[in-house]
Amino acid sequence: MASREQRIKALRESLAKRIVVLDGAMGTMIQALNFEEADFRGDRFADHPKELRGNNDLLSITQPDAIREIHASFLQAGCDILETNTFNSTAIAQADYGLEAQVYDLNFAGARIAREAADAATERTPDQPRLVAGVLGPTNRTASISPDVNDPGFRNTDFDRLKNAYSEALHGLVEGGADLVLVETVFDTLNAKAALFAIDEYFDNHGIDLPVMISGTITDRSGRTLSGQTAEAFWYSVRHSRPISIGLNCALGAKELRGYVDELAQVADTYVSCHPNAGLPNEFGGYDDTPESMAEVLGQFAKDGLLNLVGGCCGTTPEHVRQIAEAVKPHAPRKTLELPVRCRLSGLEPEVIGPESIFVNVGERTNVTGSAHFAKLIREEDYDAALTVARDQVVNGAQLIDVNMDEGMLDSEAAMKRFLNLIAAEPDISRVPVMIDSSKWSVIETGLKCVQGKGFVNSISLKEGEESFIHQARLVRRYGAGVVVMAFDEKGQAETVEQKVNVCERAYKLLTEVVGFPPEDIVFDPNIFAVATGIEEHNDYARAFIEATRIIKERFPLVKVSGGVSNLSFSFRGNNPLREAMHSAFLYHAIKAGLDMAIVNAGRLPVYEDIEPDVLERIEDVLFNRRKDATERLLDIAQNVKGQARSKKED
Ligand code: THG
Repeated sequence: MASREQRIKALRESLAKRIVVLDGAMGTMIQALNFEEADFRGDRFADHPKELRGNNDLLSITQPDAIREIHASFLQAGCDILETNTFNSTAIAQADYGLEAQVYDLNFAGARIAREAADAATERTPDQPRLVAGVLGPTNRTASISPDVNDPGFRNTDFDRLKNAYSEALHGLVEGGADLVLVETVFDTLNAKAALFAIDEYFDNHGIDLPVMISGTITDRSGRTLSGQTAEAFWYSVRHSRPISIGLNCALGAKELRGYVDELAQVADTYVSCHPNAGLPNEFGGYDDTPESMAEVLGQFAKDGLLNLVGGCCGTTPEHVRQIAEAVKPHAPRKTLELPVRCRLSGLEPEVIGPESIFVNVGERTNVTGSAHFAKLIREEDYDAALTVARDQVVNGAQLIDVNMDEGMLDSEAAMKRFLNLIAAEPDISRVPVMIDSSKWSVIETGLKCVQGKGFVNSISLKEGEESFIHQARLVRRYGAGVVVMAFDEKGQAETVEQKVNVCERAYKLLTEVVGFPPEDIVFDPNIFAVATGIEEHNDYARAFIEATRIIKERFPLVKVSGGVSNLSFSFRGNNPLREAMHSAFLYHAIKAGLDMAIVNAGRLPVYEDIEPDVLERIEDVLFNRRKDATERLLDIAQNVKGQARSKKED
């Protein structure tokens, strides 16, 4: 009998040559058997205190022959991959039945039965090896959505609980003999990210690496997941796990899924799958799409080059699978796609930062250390007004928002969690990715557990040495975020051009060579410090940042460079017109040197050309450290600087 490695190798070969076929629905096949309470219980659970009817996954233990037969019928119909009967086999979903303690057994049994059925079929058709995909279902709870309409920040589950539940289930699936893992019917990407985290951690701990398939679901014609993401944003949120396939299943029928499969097919640099329902459920909860009609629609998908894997979800029978397999057979699989290298982020919507794209503004105002107003709102728990601050940043052009809750008087973890959970309920804010800003790792990790999109961690550094840097970078990656790295090492903050470049170079090597971090997901921040402070050593700070930016971008063209621009003008606190003019002038030059993004007060940047020439000259003297009396000369006119004529956004 072939080993798991051989089967996986065979699957990869098949995928390169043809469209691979998944099975059909387990649930509706079971329903048709009309099992009674006693059948669900079997002997083992005869005395269980709760009703068990409807707990389909339990049948893997109590009615194994029935499940085996369903698997056999799909194999007979020609499918290559069986899905295990484990859709609800997590402690979270099994809690409804009081069977949390059976989770390992459910998954083990589910995988074992499918394994036996698949192996028996492979024996009959050795040229078509059959595989088992261990199914991790979505659970019946959502980490991104509140079940309480009166409290949008409330959650009845969270990342850690999901992650632990998935780890436990996965253990049973792997030991029971699954060849791949299928994270399916994803309606909340944060749930899926918890599953992917669990999978990566489990594989790492056990020294294995099985292919992972991910399949989301679009619940209505809004074209979004239940938690509000577009198909493209969903893909960017899970792409860090390097799945063998990404796709859509369930909810809408094949015809209605077309546009969204198309959307995925255009951005997925991996295989694309689709296993739809036999149409939307009718008024009796049945499914009306016939094998003929589904085969016709999916055959067309295949003909149009959209598919690498195809199958059926609710309501699909072996006859559906047989006809679908037949219909796609004449068509070549979708060609794999090389995506241009870009930093691909997401909120509810995608945010692609590419070499040729415009400068990216990160809204700075949602920061308790950077805004007295925001700090007061958070301290007083006026979260509605705090959300308005975030919304204003997005309205004013912020393509990401930086969120920072580092203040001594605050429970920073709790504030980060509360605020990010509330943001998740505001589509006009959460459409953009989040930059989770904290100098405390525990706060960053708390934040990472609350965002379904792909944003940035802001920041990590070599301050505490390589070991913790590598550890944190690995976790950032496992959570699926990009990373901002401050030019800071064991010796302190990098101040000169040489120090900045050297620290970034060292960090780059560790990230790309040791951690395997994609360079396009790395952002270097070579430290914007205050200038014109009256301290001579500070005079070269702006020039050094700009020069370091130029060298870093030359040496590492795929990384991004960013900085906190408002730091620059701290010595002119209270004089916003001058500060804003300094920020604009600085950005003008830094962007020319290659700066990709900056944390700014979105909407408060005057247009460079509008800055009064004499003021501009004095500012640039300071920025480039061009004369000894530059600070004095800027101070001389500081009080006369007028507000902006027009903002960048209006311009
Ligand atoms: N790099 C990275 N992250 C950062 C910074 C950086 N995060 C924080 C900070 N620096 C960037 N954010 C701000 C936000 C506000 C201000 C400066 C930087 C600011 N605020 C006014 C002030 O302090 O005068 C506040 C005025 C008010 O209370 O409204 O200047 O460099 N990676």
